[in-house]
Amino acid sequence: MRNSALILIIFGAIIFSLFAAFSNSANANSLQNNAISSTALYVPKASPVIETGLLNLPSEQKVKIWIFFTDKGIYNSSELNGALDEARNMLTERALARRAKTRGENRVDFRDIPINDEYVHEVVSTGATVIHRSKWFNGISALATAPEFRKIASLPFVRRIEKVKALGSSLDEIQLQRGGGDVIANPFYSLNYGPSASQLMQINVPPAHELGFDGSGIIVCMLDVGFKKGHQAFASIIDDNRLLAEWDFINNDGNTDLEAGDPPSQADHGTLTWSTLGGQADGHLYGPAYKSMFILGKTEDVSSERHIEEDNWAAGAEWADSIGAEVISASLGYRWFDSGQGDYDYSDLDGNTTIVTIAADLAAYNGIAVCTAMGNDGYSGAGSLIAPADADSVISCGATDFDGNIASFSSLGPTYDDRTKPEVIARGVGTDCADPDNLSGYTQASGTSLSTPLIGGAAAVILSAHPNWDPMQVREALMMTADKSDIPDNTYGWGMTNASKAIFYNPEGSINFDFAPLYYAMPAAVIPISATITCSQGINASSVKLYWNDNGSDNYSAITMTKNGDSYACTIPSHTLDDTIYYYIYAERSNGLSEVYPIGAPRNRFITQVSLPQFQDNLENGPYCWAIGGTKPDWGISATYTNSGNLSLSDSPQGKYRNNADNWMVLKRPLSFATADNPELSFYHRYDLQNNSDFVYIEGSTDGGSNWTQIGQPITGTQNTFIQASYLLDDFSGSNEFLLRFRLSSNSSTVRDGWFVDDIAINWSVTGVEGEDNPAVPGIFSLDGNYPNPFNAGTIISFQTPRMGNVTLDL
Ligand SMILES: [Ca+2]
Ligand SMILES: [Ca+2]
Ligand SMILES: [Ca+2]
Ligand SMILES: [Ca+2]
Repeated sequence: MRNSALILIIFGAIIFSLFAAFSNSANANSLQNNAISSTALYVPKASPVIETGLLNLPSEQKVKIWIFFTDKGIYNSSELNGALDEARNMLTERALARRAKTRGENRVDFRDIPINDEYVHEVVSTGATVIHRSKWFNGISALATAPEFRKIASLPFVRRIEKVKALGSSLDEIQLQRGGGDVIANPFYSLNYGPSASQLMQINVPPAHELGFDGSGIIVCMLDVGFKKGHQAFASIIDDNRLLAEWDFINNDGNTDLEAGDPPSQADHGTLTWSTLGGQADGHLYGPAYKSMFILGKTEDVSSERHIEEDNWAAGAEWADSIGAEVISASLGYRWFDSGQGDYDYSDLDGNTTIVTIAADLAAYNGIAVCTAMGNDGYSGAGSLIAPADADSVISCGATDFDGNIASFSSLGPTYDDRTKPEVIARGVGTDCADPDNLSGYTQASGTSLSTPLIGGAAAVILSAHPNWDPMQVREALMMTADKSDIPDNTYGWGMTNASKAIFYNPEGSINFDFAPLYYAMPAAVIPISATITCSQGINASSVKLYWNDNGSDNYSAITMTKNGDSYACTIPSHTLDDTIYYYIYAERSNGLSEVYPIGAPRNRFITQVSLPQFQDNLENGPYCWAIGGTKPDWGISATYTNSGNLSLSDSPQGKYRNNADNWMVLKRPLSFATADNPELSFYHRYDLQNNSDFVYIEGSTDGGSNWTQIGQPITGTQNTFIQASYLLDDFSGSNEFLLRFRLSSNSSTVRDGWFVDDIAINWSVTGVEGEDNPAVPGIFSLDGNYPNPFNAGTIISFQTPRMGNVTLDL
């Protein structure tokens, strides 16, 4: 949390600087005669300025220039209000809803008002050819000769003329390594990832997929050079009608594929990046966000050979915003060491200068998570990043190899104003992707162009779990759950992306549900539900509801939960033995945006059996019963090996555990053994630990976790298949608050894959109660259609202890 404040400070600075930058965009002539009091719209008119260097060009040479206007031709407040209404109408409902995440009720402003048509016509009358219009920058890009832009400069509404700058697409650094990667055969995954399994495991995507977080419902905008839509990896996107829109910003048409007149490689780079983010081909390739919707922008300028230009990027970002995209993934950027005339240099990479950087921050301000490549210039040393990776609000992406070591080419931070970059990293060496030269083939490629779509896909996965998180919350979750979040630097940034961990992180401003689901519910008694629900933005107290049913259907009854401080409580009517209760919690922030618990409800929901006192967790709906703690606490759900279903718990879901780790997963809510006879713990596990050097422990506490007692012997060495372990918990009989934890302790060298635990059960009989068979009970969570439950039937017992039903949920 140390960095949350920093992030907010940065965000505040952006808004302020954008306000300052764009407050210059008004025409004093038009406004000073009217009673518009907004100082944001009023500045003295500046003389038109032509960038030095442009004036010295040969008179016949056409140059691509920016023409920035002084104003938008708004002369009074009623015109302004009309223009703002019109601007609002140009945004889709989806875009407006997304903007509400970051802008509240202030959904549109001066920047959204279209360019004045009359100004454009006057520019065209000089002989210049208009290319793009930018509302945000109140300018147009155009091709013009020196005599033409001298005429343009004399127009009264022209504020400034600049050369449009080129952006390296990283295309020439991409190396294809045909042959593809090794297939990791893993029968535990629901999906047949093929060779792409390892790059997805490295950023911990598979557990998110198993929970149904696959980018569904999220629109991702790819800005790139062109896309071979006929590739097999895109077939399901096309067939499902998940390609919503495309635009060719070069030729001004609706086809972003390779076309007549294009260089042969025109669509290669985009085919690599799009397939890495969202491709789907069983046994070959899955992108993290393989269920997302897409819009494609073709932004390469053919005439400038493998470079896009900043006006294309800005036009693409405005287009993505207006349609309603939630993510932009762009593996493009400005190469700062290209010292052409009028180009940017390092001092311009201060987060507030280049057009693409400002456009990227504006996209973020409008609610879009922008993932952008760091660049492939790492050998140039510190500060080798490319714009817009210098932007404050974007997620800048570095590249690593198979083992997580930084790629030699991955550009380094800091920004010119000394902010740490990149944000996070992913595989950019030998990344598996579609082969642009073979529409049913697959290959590997390298570059931060390839790590960026893996992280862009992770952002879409996070948003599919948390659709109301804003871009800064997505960014914070990615950074603070990456593996170097405690020691960020300008090489690795905050470290390796961890998509599944990010989903369970609580960024500043999001709702924190402090709730462990009921382990069981007592029959013939109302079922108490109580949760602590907090948000730094405030909670709309009357919005907090419990939705429940007892038939597993999609129809729920709603109960408004009663507020008491930060605690919200209600009761579900009593049920009889063996009934099942399905439920989730809904709450709104004070700004009206809702969040649900468990994440992904109502598709994911808590399931509690009306049963004998017991604890059963097959981990199939996530780690909701468990809290993590300790040094380097990497614990989380894993899909790599499971005993039941698709998920287990592991000390290191992303690969190997770390050196000098001492961490644990501990029950959130204690069990009462007050009247328990013969409590017994059982679980299934497998492990790979450095023998006699690294150990795992099972421990119990009866004092709220202050002191821990070892249960059984320490475990070390290797056990490559799941086996059942059972322990009597007699030492803890009579305790009112038994807590269980699983702990890893590693020494200072040599790491292995670690420990996997599944199907954890604690059963006991109750003193003085006559026995009857306890039927097999499903785990307290399950997903619709999950696997049969493997729990053994418990023993004995009836239920007669109403006292034990009143389990408190306050944590
Ligand atoms: Ca086209
Ligand atoms: Ca399981
Ligand atoms: Ca070790
Ligand atoms: Ca592991």
